[in-house]
Amino acid sequence: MKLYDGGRAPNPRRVRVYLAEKGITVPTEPVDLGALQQKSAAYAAINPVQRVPALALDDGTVIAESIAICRYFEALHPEPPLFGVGAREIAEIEMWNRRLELHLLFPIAHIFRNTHPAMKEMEVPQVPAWAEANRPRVMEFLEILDRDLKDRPFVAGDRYTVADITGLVAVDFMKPAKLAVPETCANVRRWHAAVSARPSASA
Ligand SMILES: N[C@@H](CCC(=O)N[C@@H](CS)C(=O)NCC(=O)O)C(=O)O
Repeated sequence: MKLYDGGRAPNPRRVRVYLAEKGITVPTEPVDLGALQQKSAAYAAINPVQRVPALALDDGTVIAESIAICRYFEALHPEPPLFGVGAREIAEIEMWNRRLELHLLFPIAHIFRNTHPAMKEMEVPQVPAWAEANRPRVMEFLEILDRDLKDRPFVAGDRYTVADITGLVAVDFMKPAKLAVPETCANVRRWHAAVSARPSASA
């Protein structure tokens, strides 16, 4: 088995944080996004979508998409449960993970990819107006998240889950996108400090 990794990029980091929380070690191969290695014929043969992460299994199967990779390991190593246990908890974690992807991580990525000069060759064409359209969406969602985090320690409830991983990676991705969590979002700041203090956050 081999995990194609992408350095500081957010989606591969989601998988690394997940694996660290589980205590699972997987051989990795770095894909140099700066050198556009993901667009090489050799990597396109592994993942035709030309994105990282991707997990190649020993039988030749390739699993791409960070959450699909995490779910693969969750099925093999259910403890500690990071996707929940029981119908209600599983659905709540799924809901929050999707919200954090769709309303936080993706809009931040759109801002970064459509404004940063280093992304010129990856995001073709760069559309600065799309970055601007996403700016208010990030702030609106942070306010929603802040209201929900008032009553609980983690994004989806009393325990740390994959939704916290998506949230941590999204909030950390705000820095290179030149965004910051507003002072008014005190609950988001408290939660972010707590999840950042976990050893897995350095993965
Ligand atoms: N939905 C995918 C997104 C993967 C993705 O966009 N990965 C980025 C790094 S964070 C990438 O490979 N970018 C290379 C490119 O855009 O050419 C996932 O969850 O794994």
